[in-house]
Amino acid sequence: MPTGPASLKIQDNNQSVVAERAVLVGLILPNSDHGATRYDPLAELAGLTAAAGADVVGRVVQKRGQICASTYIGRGKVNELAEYAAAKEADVVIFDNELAPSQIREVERIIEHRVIDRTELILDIFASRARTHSARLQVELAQLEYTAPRLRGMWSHLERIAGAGGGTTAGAVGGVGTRGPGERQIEIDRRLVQKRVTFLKSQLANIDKRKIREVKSRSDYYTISLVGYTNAGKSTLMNALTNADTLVEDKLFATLDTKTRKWNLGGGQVALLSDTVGFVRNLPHQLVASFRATLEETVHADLLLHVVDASSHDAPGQIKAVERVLDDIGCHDTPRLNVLNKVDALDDESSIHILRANHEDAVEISALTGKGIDELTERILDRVRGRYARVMLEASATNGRLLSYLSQYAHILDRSYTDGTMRLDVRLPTQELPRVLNLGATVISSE
Ligand SMILES: Nc1nc2c(ncn2[C@@H]2O[C@H](COP(=O)(O)OP(=O)(O)OP(=O)(O)O)[C@@H](O)[C@H]2O)c(=O)[nH]1
Ligand SMILES: [Mg+2]
Repeated sequence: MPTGPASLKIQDNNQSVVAERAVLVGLILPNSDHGATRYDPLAELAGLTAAAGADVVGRVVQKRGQICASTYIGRGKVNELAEYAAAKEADVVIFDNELAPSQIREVERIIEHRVIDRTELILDIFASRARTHSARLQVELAQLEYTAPRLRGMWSHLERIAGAGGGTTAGAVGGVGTRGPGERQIEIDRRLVQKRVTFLKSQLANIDKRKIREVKSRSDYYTISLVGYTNAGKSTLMNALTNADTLVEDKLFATLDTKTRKWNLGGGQVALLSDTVGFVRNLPHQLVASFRATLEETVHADLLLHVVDASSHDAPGQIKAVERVLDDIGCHDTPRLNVLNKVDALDDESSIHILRANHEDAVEISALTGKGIDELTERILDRVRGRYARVMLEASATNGRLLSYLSQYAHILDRSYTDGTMRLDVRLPTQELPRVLNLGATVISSE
């Protein structure tokens, strides 16, 4: 099949699992956003390929003024690629771009190797990483939506193989003007895919609704969402700040769901901190759309902590890619604080000077060694203090209106009753304080 996972295959002879051998192909156009071009234009694709469990056995890069409509890279280059892939004994050829189904089909026809594009590779990694029920549904939906328009391509490929190998019935090619079994099969496949897509969408709509309710119920907290390029150190920072036990791994897309934890900032202030899926350049938009529930915290956060791997040569490009995704999901106006992470690992070629110049208010930290964490906490605390107050209130124990108002707009941390008087330890948005006083409460103390 032309589409499908680039991950692992079982060797026929001894049943051991071996990694697939992949040849990477990149087309560099005059306006290509290749971030790390200066160093290695295929470095990121190599990382993604490794994340999918395949071995990179060769690389081909072409610079060209424009894409070739039929084969994406130039025809001559495709012929070279055919020889190269054969010499390298490749199982799969992976393009660093999004190809049209017809282009994939044509390249496959010429080079006689399976071809997948960057989008399929990313979808494949997500599929292999998805652990939670909703992550699985989200990935499956994105895969089906990406695959559906390609079904014709898949089927004609099977027809071709059957034809070439003198195959039997299923792949027989219908003549001009006839609708062969392949055509019928496409319709059946399309209907099945459509049915499954409808089912997944309804399941995800329910998850979305639940998630929206859950996120709303947190509105009395200051909510912070960690965002950033994959592998930037978001989960490491989450663990450092909240003693959470989020999975940290030196691999792309270690985190695919969202975890939310209380972050005790000191001074009686608490924020909710969420760690979520990392972003990457050209994240497939099907994936962004179907990860709606996972990104709900980010969309509604009071503050985005943009974690940047400052030790990466590609940091400025990664920042741009993350900002693009944030715009896509509707976070244009959400306040942001840039966090330059991994400052313990800077080398001579790091772009830290550019980062400092472009992001003057950024906080420099190392989530690994703890450097800068206190300053980061202080900076957040300043923002939270301006927005929330923690007060001890006193009121008549029979003041039901006050209680119902507080239960709606504030967070009651503790309450006690003595002689018809209630005492409430409350955290609430500063702007609600006048109304609370109007409802008959007295402030005993505040922080
Ligand atoms: N040297 C150094 N390494 C770090 C630092 N923070 C994180 N790392 C390493 O970077 C790798 C990725 O860390 P994660 O916390 O999993 O990154 P993430 O942003 O959550 O990645 P995804 O979930 O895959 O998007 C791990 O190997 C971490 O140990 C740091 O401050 N310094
Ligand atoms: Mg993570």
